[in-house]
Amino acid sequence: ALKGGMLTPRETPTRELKELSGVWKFRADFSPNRKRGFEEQWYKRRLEESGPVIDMPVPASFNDITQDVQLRDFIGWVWYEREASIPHHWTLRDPGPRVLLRVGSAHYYSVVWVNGVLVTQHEGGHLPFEADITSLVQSDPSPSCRITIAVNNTLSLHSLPPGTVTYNPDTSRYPPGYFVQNIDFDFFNYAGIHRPVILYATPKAYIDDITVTTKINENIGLVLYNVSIEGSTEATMTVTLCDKKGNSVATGSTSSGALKVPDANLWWPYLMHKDPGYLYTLEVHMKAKSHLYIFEDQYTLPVGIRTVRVTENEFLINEKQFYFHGVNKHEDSDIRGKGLDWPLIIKDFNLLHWLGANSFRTSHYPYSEEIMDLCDKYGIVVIDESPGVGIKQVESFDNQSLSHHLVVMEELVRRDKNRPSVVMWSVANEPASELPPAGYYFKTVITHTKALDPARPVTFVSNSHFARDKGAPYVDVICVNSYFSWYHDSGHLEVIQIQLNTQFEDWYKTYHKPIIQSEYGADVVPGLHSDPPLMFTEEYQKAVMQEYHAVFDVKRKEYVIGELIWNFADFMTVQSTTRVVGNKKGIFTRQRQPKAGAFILRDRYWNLANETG
Ligand code: GCB
Repeated sequence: ALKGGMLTPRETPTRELKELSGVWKFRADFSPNRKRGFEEQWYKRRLEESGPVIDMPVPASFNDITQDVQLRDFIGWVWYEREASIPHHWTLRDPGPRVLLRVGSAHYYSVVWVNGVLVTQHEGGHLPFEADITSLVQSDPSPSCRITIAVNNTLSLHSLPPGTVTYNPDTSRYPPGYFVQNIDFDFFNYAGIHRPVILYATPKAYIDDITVTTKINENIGLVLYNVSIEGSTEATMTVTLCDKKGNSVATGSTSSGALKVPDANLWWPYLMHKDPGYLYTLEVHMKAKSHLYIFEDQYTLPVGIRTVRVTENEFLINEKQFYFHGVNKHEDSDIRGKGLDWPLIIKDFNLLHWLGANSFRTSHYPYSEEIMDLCDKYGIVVIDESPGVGIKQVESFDNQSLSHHLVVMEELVRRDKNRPSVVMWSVANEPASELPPAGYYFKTVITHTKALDPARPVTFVSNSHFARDKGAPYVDVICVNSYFSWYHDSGHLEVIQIQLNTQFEDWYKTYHKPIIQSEYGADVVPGLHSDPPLMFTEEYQKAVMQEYHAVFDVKRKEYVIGELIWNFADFMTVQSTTRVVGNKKGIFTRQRQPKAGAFILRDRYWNLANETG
């Protein structure tokens, strides 16, 4: 089990937050074994003292920031450093605060030092990690600290996502020391510190975790909560649920309980209600005695009252049929790569609203907490996907991989368990689920996820043959990807309806579970036109969509519960003969301008909203 609840850092009257976004010092370790930084202990002194440094923004991927092709394609350790000043009162020992250093995410393996002292290591991108640096900050009277973060983007058969490295020692064909990273997923392996780094102070006795689940009984909302405290065994607390206006609607005084909300305002998806994304706030106040001191802590958790349930052919939110009309996204944009960027985030939500999209899947890894907060607030329904993408080699199904996958699911559920927007977990995308070990592997990952969170359905996204898929028996909802008339029968739009019908009927008659078309689409190089349609033109993407939609419209009356276009926007990939400066299946360009297909989808989604909302 994981240590600590790691609640999303929020400022409250008892908690202070200092964001360290901005320009950091940076060096990529180009030494042949990439280990010079460790051999020479670069973390011991200021980074500048061990060699040249460049300026690097945080958060951002480092790949597209400079003109250096070697840095863009770099594999190995990169080093980040900055000084941070510590507020004077944080350095006071007793009863001084508990001080944490938190990284929103860094890709992929991270080692963190403060003033040359190792404070934490973390495996995996896309999820937060933190170090308790209280004793360091409170034993050293200096008012500043030097934070060094080394990040390694090398993937292995046991990382999530997996990857391998190939060395080519043949110097008649490759430069000396040549090696490349191979990946089985279709997006650029951007790396660096992708989300904000913060310093965070809480009292020494503190609210460590809150878990909330909700139920609805007639028009009474039930908020079941559980609060855990660290640092004291003698805590008292008050728990107040407030409505949007700030009025208290229910209170509790025990660490776990059920709050009753008569005439509850339910959390509804966007377009399903005039006031979607209704959030109450759960204000938790605790007072605790520890040694000679009294500690007080406060945390405010947004709470949406809603239920989720799956039947043989429906997805129910608040017991009403929900149809996913949405998109698959990526965290991806020019220059910043996968780095968190507020203008981009808000622009994307505006485009989702414009489109009439009520949902998205976090393909193919967990998105930032900042994005998830807005999904809760806007009523955008989320299928929350783990970084289990590209699990194709048999070695990636072994026990080492499986244990890591279980830990990643624990970290993901810990982070997002309280979010009303999250209605389903996706443990993987397009794994080799026909391989013999896939049955045990997915049974274990899915069972574990359900044990962590009994309140949400679990799925993974398949492109395997319906009868040979060894994971499908364990999912609650079947998610299938298909690219008829694209990767198969290229150019033959006339096969789509036949093949899609067959696809749906095969899966449904085998499993009797609701089905989401979790990907479909076609690449468009914007501005290319042809009638009759040719692949890569705007007309072709439109035609593919219309053929798929004709089938969706029949099957959604039976058991198809959603459609998610691939993809919301164009995104960067590795270079290959099938990728024209990245994947061009976006209905928006990478700069978020609409292609012709965006208007087709917009008409459709608004019509669907009027019909089903
Ligand atoms: C898929 C993958 C996605 C790719 C997409 C494509 O099935 O899940 O990551 O980008 O197809 O365009 O090939």
